[in-house]
Amino acid sequence: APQALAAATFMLAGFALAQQDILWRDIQAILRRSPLRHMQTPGGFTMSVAMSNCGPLGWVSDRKGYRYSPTDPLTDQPWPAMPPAMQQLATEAAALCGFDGFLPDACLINRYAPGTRMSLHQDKNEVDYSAPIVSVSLGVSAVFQLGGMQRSDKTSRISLQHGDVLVWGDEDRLRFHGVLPIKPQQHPLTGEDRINLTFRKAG
Ligand code: MD3
Ligand code: FE
Repeated sequence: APQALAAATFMLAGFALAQQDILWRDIQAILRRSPLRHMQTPGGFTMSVAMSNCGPLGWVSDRKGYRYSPTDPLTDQPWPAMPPAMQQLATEAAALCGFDGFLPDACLINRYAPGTRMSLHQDKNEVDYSAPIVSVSLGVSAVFQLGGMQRSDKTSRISLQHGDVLVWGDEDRLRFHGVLPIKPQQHPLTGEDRINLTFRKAG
């Protein structure tokens, strides 16, 4: 059963464990076609998280800004299709948390090596804020920061383990959030890395 972390933020601890092998194979197949890369921020910095995408739309960042693109700028090809096991996991997790009919059109793949962090931000590049976001954590653990509607609001810390799924929407959709620097660890599936899948209705 989902655990409520806020009014519309839910943790499904271990929900992805049953699918871990197929998810991992699917991820490797996606990354052979659209490899992980460190994107540039509009301000000219290089992101420490390495990223790729699957599905009809993919999140990209470069000197021109943040946006969703139907093609991978590295290959000029469409992003790899979203594998059915990934889409079904996101749809089922959302439904368990009260978001029926969630059909993601974008899945961002984030790779955190030891020391990688993601600073506090809001997810604001999607067209429709009424859809939830679903995230799946694989590999080494992370400490997630959940803040409020303003960057200066106090944050709480939530430990994310291999197989955990988070679902958030409605009034929590625009909360600030981030990931603290990943501590050196080993995981049998991913080695020293953390992989996060973030499913969104972007377009
Ligand atoms: C936001 N990724 O890609 S997702 C991102 O673990 C991103 O890779 C992080 O933020 C990652 O944009 C975090 C997890 C998450 C969970 C609950 C939230 C984000 C949330 C609740 C409210 C707002
Ligand atoms: Fe985010």
